[in-house]
Amino acid sequence: MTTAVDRIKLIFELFDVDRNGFLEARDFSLMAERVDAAAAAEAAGDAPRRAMRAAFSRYWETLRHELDANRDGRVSYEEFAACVLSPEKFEGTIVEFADALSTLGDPDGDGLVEHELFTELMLAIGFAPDNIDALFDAFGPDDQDRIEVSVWNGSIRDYYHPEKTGITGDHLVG
Ligand SMILES: [Ca+2]
Ligand SMILES: [Ca+2]
Repeated sequence: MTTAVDRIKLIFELFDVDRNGFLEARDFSLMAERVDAAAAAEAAGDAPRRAMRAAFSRYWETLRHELDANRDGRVSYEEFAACVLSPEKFEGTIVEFADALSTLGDPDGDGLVEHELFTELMLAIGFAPDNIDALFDAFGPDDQDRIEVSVWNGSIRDYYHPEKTGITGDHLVG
């Protein structure tokens, strides 16, 4: 069974975009650029992209503020793992991130996310293609291969909540 620790490891690896073993401001700007590039083709307006960049920026500031125990300006895996001890400190940040990402997935605002854009955005975050497909299927796409924004949004919130187990997003681990 997937444990919270497995997911925390994966989240850390995804956030460590430049793979230097530490989370830093640079990782979050790199990921924001990738997600922005994935979204750009879909002609979402500027506001959702700005919201997404702001959400990544806040995410980093929250991690730095709450978890950089030795105050060296970067967050090691050991420091990051302490997030399980106080999940409530990350609630607002995770909600903003989930809203921003899922909104990017629905540029026409019909409440549905098309498979292709979902895949593009999740690849930009760094998930593996097979896991992305498994998650999309678990969301129960409709006959036009679309999922509900609200379902994805809820899954993002669960996923980045360090203490939760047995969630749909566990398809992304392993
Ligand atoms: Ca890094
Ligand atoms: Ca540190």
